[in-house]
Amino acid sequence: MRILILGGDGYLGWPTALRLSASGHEIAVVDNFSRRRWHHENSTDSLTPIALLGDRIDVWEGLSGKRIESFIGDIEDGEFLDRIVRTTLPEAIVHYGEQPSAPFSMVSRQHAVLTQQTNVIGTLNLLFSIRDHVPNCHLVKLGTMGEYGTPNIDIEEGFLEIEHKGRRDLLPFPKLPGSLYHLSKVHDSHNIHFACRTWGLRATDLNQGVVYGIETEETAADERLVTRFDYDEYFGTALNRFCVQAVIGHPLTVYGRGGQTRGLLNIRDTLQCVELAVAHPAKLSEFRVFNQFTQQFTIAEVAELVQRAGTELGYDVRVQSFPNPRVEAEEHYYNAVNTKLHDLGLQPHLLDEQLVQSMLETISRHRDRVIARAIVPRTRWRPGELPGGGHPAATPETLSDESSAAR
Ligand code: NAD
Ligand code: USQ
Repeated sequence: MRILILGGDGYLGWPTALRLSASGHEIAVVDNFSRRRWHHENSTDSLTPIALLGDRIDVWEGLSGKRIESFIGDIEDGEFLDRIVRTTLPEAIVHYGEQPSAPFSMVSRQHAVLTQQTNVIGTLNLLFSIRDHVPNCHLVKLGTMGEYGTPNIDIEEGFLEIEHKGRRDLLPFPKLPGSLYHLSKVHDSHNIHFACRTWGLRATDLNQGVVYGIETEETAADERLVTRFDYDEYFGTALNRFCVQAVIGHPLTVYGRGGQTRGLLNIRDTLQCVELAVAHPAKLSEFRVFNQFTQQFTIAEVAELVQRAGTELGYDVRVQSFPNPRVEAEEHYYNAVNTKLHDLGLQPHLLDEQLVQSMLETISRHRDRVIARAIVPRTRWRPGELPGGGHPAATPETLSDESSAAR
């Protein structure tokens, strides 16, 4: 199959390109290197030393004999995207090319505008390119479990059957996102759903949970194929951050009470899920939603697991509660359905101490590259509300301390 991957230089996009190429598909990637640039502007970097995109592509060709085509440009430029789509005529498009960070979207008005503009306009351009040039193409779009927020009822896969005043309907599940980034994904979902209903496009919205992990089968084949691995306040996700913190002896930064529950998945399972979605396309006019995670944990449980795994390897791992920079529920009901990808054959890599230990070992090889000042959160959802009277950095407290819970 001819597959176009938007955001193909990113944490998930690059290993996906390798996996789908290894499976025999014809792959082209698009990226504008904004993720590399945002790090540069913030004086932060990936823990893993990542090669230039052109070099990675050459290394992969040398190993596999398969060439990945690349197009450098911004999908906010609709004419650029049209040209790529007309040139490559994809049968599936995997769309990762967005600003992926909740804290980044909450830094300032400019960051919020950049996030929603990048994400919403890029996806809107894509819908028009598909409509006008490849109307049969299957869009596989990376959404997020955070679109749903933390409602006090079970979270279904995209749609909820509702009875209201004696009438029934199957309607989109209510959305209560917790950041302006997560909201951008809600806007995307509505636009994609509209394009399926109105223009007859086909799409799968993958509402993905928090991803962890460093290696995939293909990136492990040569160190020059390694994907990026972030641990800073903006771009590092919880478990990845905790593993880096454990290795450098920084207290694990549990925000507030740590009862926040999220769906998590291994990066290897991201690839598996995307490959399953591509292999089983939605029907024309169908807008499909899959909840893409394999396990649910509280953040405190994740921290405890990293502490146990790290202690066994001889690290001195402390867990501390930091005043929560976000506005989110710290104790709540959470039960999300995730059967559709399992029904297609997903075989999850589950999280355990051994897996965390293998992450710690990889991280320890790069520990000299850790930029420690990038770890403590400085971005607050409501500026000025943390203890410390306006000091930009959150200060750690013991895990038993009370902190505000919000819903
Ligand atoms: P990433 O930042 O590493 O990858 C995104 C890539 O897209 C980057 O290489 C970036 O340069 C590129 N990009 C951004 N805007 C672009 C534009 N306008 N034009 C062209 N390229 C552009 O992020 P990631 O962690 O790999 O996430 C990929 C996708 O998956 C995102 O949409 C994110 O919201 C979603 N997601 C990620 C996670 C996670 O835990 N990493 C979880 C759920 C959903
Ligand atoms: N958290 C901590 N300490 C930290 C970092 C995070 O306690 O050092 C907490 C957060 O407060 C939050 C939870 O852990 O309650 C998850 O935070 P995160 O930064 O790991 O994930 P999030 O901001 O939700 O965003 C990440 C990805 C995003 C993706 C989302 C999936 O960056 O691209 O959409 O996970 S989900 O969370 O399911 O919406």
